[in-house]
Amino acid sequence: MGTNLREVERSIIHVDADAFFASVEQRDNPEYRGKPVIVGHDPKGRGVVSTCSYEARAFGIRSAMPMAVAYRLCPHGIFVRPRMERYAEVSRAMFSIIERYSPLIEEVSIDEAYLDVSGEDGREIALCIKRDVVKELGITVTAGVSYCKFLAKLASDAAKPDGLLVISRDDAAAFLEGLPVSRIPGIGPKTAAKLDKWGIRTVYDLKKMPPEWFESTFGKSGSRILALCQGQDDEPVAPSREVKSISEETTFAEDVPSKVSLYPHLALLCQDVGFRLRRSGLKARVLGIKVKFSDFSVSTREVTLPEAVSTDHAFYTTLKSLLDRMKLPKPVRLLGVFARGLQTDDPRQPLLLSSGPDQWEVLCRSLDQLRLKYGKPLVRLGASISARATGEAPASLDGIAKS
Ligand code: TTP
Ligand code: MG
Repeated sequence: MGTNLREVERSIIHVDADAFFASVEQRDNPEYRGKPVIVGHDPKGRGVVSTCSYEARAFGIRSAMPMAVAYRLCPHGIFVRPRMERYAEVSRAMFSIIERYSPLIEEVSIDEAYLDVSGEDGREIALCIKRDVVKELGITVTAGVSYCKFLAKLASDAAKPDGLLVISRDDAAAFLEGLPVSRIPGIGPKTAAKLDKWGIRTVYDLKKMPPEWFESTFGKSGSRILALCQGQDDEPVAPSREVKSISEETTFAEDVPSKVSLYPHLALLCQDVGFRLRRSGLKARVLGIKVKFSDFSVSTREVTLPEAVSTDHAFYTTLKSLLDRMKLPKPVRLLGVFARGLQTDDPRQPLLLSSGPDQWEVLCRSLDQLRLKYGKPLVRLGASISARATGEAPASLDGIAKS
């Protein structure tokens, strides 16, 4: 039994932040919001525009335009120099949000990535990413969803800014046919001008040409260009890096004085790490806790299990006994949970039919589906609630409750 993965329709998401550098500036400087913001070196001088806010694009300003020209187009604009370190920081935070939803991520640039979420609802996941990024980082991203990278990217380009567009197999031909030929990778401005002279302006015009013509006109890339015109692109999402560990941590608004008050936080962190691990189709053999005290000193403990685990329940029971054995000489400023020793788990195996199904696994996966749909837990496992309500230390995560 089990699903044959080759039969699953691919689902690819392309995510790209809107006016990235300018959006970070507007996020960090509320007085810039709703205004034309132009990011570039040497305002008024010989530098070029890195990017600009959509308000500035209304004046005709574009990336790579000389700053002096941008200044002429919009003298009242807000001209700022790039702060690369800050953009890199927001970029890392954005990628770590994306990592919650798939282990198959190809980072294309500082603000752009492809995710392979085959076998799942790409639209739902794209909505989750958009929601988390705006909520946690205060900037917007646009997402395109389709069955291949080429169309996912075209979809996000078409939906900008702050949009979401899904191009299904049925919609692909109609979507592609209306586009100018220059939107096909491999057709640069010079080639597009040549084709224009021959009356070939849209993908519809191009697609009508015979296969031999593609070869004689474009040489080796002819067959690839023809395939793209027909909406065929098998290029895989090539993961940029391997995930070695998954961790989550919470810095408390006020230092936490006792172990008992840490339990509900531990339960929440276990659920967050567990969710990410299961989304990545992984199990972990090494689980650990990090504690930062009020004087900023840090203590970590970890345990290697005989078998890899992936349920919130297993994380909580393991880490709670680890926490119980730790000395907490000072109030706690930060609590973290990490999972290492990652192994692949086949999330598609038919759990309910396998011998001796682990009901915690079944439950976790159902909760994960709810979380995908509604964002951070609508339903919480018992410990986080009961400990909060009673101040008692639960021995395990038993029962579920609505938070
Ligand atoms: P893009 O994603 O191409 O552009 P953008 O995010 O500013 O705008 P949008 O995606 O909504 O069209 O590039 C990401 C960042 O890379 C951009 O914010 C600034 C930087 N960049 C340059 O420095 N020079 C350039 O010529 C381009 C295109 C981008
Ligand atoms: Mg962008």
